[in-house]
Amino acid sequence: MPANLTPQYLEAELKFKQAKTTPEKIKALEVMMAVIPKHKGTERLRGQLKSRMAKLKDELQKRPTVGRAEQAYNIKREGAAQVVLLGLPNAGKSSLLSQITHASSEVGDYPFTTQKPIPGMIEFENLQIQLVDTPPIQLDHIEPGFPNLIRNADALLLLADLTEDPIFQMEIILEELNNMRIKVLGRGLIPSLEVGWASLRALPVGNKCDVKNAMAAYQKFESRFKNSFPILPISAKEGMNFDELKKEIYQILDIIRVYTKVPGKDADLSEPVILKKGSTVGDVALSIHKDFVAKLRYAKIWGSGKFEGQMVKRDYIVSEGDVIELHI
Ligand SMILES: Nc1nc2c(ncn2[C@@H]2O[C@H](COP(=O)(O)OP(=O)(O)OP(=O)(O)O)[C@@H](O)[C@H]2O)c(=O)[nH]1
Ligand SMILES: [Mg+2]
Repeated sequence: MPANLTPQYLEAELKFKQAKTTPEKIKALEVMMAVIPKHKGTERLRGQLKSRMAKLKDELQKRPTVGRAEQAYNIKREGAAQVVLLGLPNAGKSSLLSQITHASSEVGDYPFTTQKPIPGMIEFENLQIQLVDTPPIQLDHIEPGFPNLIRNADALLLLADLTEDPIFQMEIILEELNNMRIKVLGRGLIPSLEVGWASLRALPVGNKCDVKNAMAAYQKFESRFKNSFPILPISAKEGMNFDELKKEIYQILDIIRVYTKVPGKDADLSEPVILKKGSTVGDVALSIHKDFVAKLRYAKIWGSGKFEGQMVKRDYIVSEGDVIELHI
């Protein structure tokens, strides 16, 4: 008997296949189980989903206990996205965290000041983006837990000191990331990678542009990397170019903000729903509640529609700033 799987189910299945972590897999599987058509033809498949869910839940419980050092690298994601700050000793990472967020991380004029990751929140328009300061990248040593922190980030900010051969610093960072089987890219499509590799968006930034001759070094740094990455100079100490930096961080995250409303009321523009670029009305519903996806009939959309209040289906791709009214 044919299973006749719906587009909703297939979409959830795709999310399941793309999920990196066990909790992500469980979430996608929950949706698959909620939306799968319940008839004789899907009986076997439903059984398989159930046992897969049981296995995943088991896995979650049987996690090996992580060591203390590793625990320190387990930074709870907060806000719209998590951006990890990387750089060689003294690049100015902690200065940046302390200046651009309300968090404080010790700054020192000697290398290896920072010993463990420290998170802070960047305020950008109606969003909060988490920035994580980290201990410096070293060629010969990597702390357990560090690669995982990087792999799980939504994007990386690669900070180079413009007063100390920034091109060389960036090459070391890229080499270290490569050793961790992490490919970074600034622009363009994410290539399909071999098993075990991760791919992340990165933004190289030249720091200490307030120092004499730093801008001359920046010009060389920029021409070396600008074809592959968006790139900009800042001064963490003086707070120079922070507005541009925040905008660029938002850009590389590849996310959009949409707003939901209930019929007869205005949308609350201070409460964006954060989605990956290319997300659909179905994803908006899913971000509210998994039961919403199954029940969703149509949506009305203000913004990217052909006209205001246009009726759209669940596969409609939403755009930055859209206001969406979900009808179930
Ligand atoms: N002139 C200038 N100095 C800076 C700037 N940013 C950081 N510094 C100085 O550079 C030194 C190192 O700064 P930190 O913020 O501790 O650097 P870090 O990258 O966190 O260093 P580690 O924790 O050792 O990896 C300190 O003396 C800072 O005052 C900047 O934008 N301009
Ligand atoms: Mg530091």
